[in-house]
Amino acid sequence: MSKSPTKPSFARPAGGWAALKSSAEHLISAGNPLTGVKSLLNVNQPEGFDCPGCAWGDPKHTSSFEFCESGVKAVSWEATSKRCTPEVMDAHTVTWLAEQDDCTLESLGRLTHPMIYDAPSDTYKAIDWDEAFAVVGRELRALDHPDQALFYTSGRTSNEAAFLWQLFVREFGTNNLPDCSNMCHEASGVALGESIGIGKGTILLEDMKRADAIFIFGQNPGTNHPRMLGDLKKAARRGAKIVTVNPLRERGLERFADPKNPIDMVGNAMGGEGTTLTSLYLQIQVGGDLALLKGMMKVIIAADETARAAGGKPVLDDAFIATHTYGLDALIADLKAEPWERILAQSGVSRDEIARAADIYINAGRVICTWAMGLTQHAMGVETIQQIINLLLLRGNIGRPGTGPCPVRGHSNVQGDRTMGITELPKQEFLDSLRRVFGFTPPSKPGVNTVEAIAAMRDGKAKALLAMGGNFAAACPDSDVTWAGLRALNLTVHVSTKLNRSHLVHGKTALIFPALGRTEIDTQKTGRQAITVEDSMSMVHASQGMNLPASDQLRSEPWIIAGIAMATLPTSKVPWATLRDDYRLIRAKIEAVFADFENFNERILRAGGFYLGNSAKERIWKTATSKANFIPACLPTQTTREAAQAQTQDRVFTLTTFRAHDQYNTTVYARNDRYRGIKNKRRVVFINADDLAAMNFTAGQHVDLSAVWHDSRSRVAKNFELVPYNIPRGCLGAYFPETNVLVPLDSHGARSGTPTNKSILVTLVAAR
Ligand SMILES: Nc1nc2c(c(=O)[nH]1)N[C@H]1C(S)=C(S)[C@@H](COP(=O)(O)OP(=O)(O)OC[C@H]3O[C@@H](n4cnc5c(=O)[nH]c(N)nc54)[C@H](O)[C@@H]3O)O[C@H]1N2
Ligand SMILES: Nc1nc2c(c(=O)[nH]1)N[C@H]1C(S)=C(S)[C@@H](COP(=O)(O)OP(=O)(O)OC[C@H]3O[C@@H](n4cnc5c(=O)[nH]c(N)nc54)[C@H](O)[C@@H]3O)O[C@H]1N2
Ligand SMILES: [Mo]
Repeated sequence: MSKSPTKPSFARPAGGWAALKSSAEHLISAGNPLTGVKSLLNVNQPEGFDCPGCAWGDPKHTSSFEFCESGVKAVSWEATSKRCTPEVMDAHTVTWLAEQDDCTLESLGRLTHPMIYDAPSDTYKAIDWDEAFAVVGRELRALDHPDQALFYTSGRTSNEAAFLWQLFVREFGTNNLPDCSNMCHEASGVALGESIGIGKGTILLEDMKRADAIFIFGQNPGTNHPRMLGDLKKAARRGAKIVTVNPLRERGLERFADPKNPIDMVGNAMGGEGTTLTSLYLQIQVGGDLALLKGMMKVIIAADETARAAGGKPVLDDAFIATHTYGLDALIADLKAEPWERILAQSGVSRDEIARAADIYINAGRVICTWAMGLTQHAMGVETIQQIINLLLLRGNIGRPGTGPCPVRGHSNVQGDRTMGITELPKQEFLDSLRRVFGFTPPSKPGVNTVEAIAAMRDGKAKALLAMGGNFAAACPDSDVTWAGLRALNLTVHVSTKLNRSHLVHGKTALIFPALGRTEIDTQKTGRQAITVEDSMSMVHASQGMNLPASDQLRSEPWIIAGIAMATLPTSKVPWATLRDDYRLIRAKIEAVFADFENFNERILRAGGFYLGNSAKERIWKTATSKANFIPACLPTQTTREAAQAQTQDRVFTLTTFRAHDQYNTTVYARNDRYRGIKNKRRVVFINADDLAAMNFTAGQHVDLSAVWHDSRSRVAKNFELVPYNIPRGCLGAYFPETNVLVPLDSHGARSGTPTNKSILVTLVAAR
């Protein structure tokens, strides 16, 4: 083989040999390479388990070897040989553990036993499952009102577990079901619901093969959805135009060598450049998407008017607009009223670049727009996503092959959890179904979302938090407020696979329930069980673990929920034990509640599972107007940074927070970020070199970041190393969750409740 290229890893195409090498390293450092490899051979196979890595669709879960570096990490770290036993927990006080970083906690390995916090020794001690359930039941029944309890869900939870979880919570008497979605794609659901009548994307994997142009907003698939890069590569090779909108130059969106493709890999070993993915890269200001989209639409409307005046073919799809949409005139009036100066200043890109993006849109017969957290975690996230829909509607780019919106989901079953009723705002029709099937009356009073849950803890209104997976303490904003809230609770219960921050920032009575992971065999009284999940493309399929459980004390999530429910609700109307023993019966109940799950048990036996359907894809608009709605949004006259700058002498920056390559949300596998050139550190802040000079700082110097917000609380993240980076002036980037301390609790999307993790106003001072 020829000498490997000497370019630094961050200058090479994403994927390639570096991805394979890293995958091998993860298999080895997770400590169980053989089980790891065996597990990988079962990922996304018809008889295997669904990759817990992300929610990008698979080519029908048939037989191709579909996995990626990110999946390798998720799978190998779940199949780790390391064990966090009661002996390990006995050897460390919770106070000491709480001082360790997330990477160290992860490295302790899989939790093996149910445990309860013992205050005198400040340690966690093993407890029997039955005894533990009795404690939970007693605490929950002692509350003055069911609304004093909060029931969090993280998006890896299976459909079966999610359905049982919401069922228990509603029979208990509350809709307090905050979930990770509130911090993730909530803005997408709200925006899509109002615009096209369904809170999900409309595209299928096949559509990626037919699009002439794909616009990617605020997403880093090289790290977070690597399997998407394969589909993008194929699109680029057949001549589709890819437009990327991102303040950072993300390596994975520029060039890609597919580790699953031998030809790519030979090219990569020869120092080849990989496939160029992006044709036009718009490096906008953080939060500049709304302005950019409005600029593009202004150009499109002007081009349409010119074409019509000259007697040419209109740019807009008149027939589609007339039959299917509502509100075009108001949109055009709004676009005309928006001054170009504001659009250019807020987007941070030139008029020429905006015109080029609009041109690509106009000249493409079929357009897909994808997006993720770079759009949703902003104050105007809903409004921004609605401009994407407006853009698509102008040329009938919804409900035709090769077209449509695609919010690329995060957790592997976050979309399915919502489908199963994990929401604080349930529809009455769904509650009526629950009553019909189970014979109890579920509460109709709205519950709290994640931010409201934290406020309820802070204000003493909440007394208990039970979490189905996730890491509430680390993932949530305003860490000091969240942590004080958690510590004031009477009860915290976490169903988890690994030790994390949330176990260490705990209530008076605190329990850890260790659960089986996706990769493990789940055997109940009636035999081996499968669960189901739904991907970003609304495909539902079964998943079955193959590995022996990490400990004989692990229990499945459905088993644990049934245990909690039976201990809490002695006169329950739900046959918990029967459902626990045979998940086919849970699916039969799901079928009874939801019309689109008919023949659920039969349909998951088909290779690839089944498609849930999508009304907007059929051009059926379940909106208030029964049409797809054009919904305009004004740009603010002043950005939040300009407003904050007017209040202080110090230079105000907009900080955006994101994931490094070796992390899965709050789980940090290693302290590296290969594509951004960062090795063995996480407390770094990316800054434009001109800003560095203007501030009289030097590369490598350490600074403290202070949030600028209108209350009196001080929010400081200390000791971050400055790294000059290709990011627009005025913007900074850093990793989550180290920066969550900076996000004020009441800084969230006005209509989504999503914390503004992608635009935090901060000032910098040299660290002492
Ligand atoms: N390996 C791995 N896979 C994952 C995850 C993980 O942590 N690790 N997490 C999963 C989850 S829950 C989710 S939600 C997804 C997250 O997937 P992403 O949304 O890709 O995640 P982030 O790392 O937050 O990246 C956001 C991207 O938006 C860009 N960005 C930041 N601010 C702005 C802005 O104002 N405008 C625009 N246009 N872009 C902006 C950033 O530069 C970055 O490229 O990934 C899922 N998959
Ligand atoms: N500043 C900032 N904050 C953010 C974000 C950001 O971009 N910036 N992103 C937000 C987003 S998009 C999300 S989705 C949230 C994520 O919020 P969460 O979903 O709450 O967090 P995770 O880190 O995914 O949860 C990891 C924990 O889940 C448990 N776990 C893993 N697998 C399983 C399993 O199979 N079963 C069970 N029961 N438990 C399991 C493990 O114990 C692990 O420690 O964070 C949000 N917070
Ligand atoms: Mo997410």
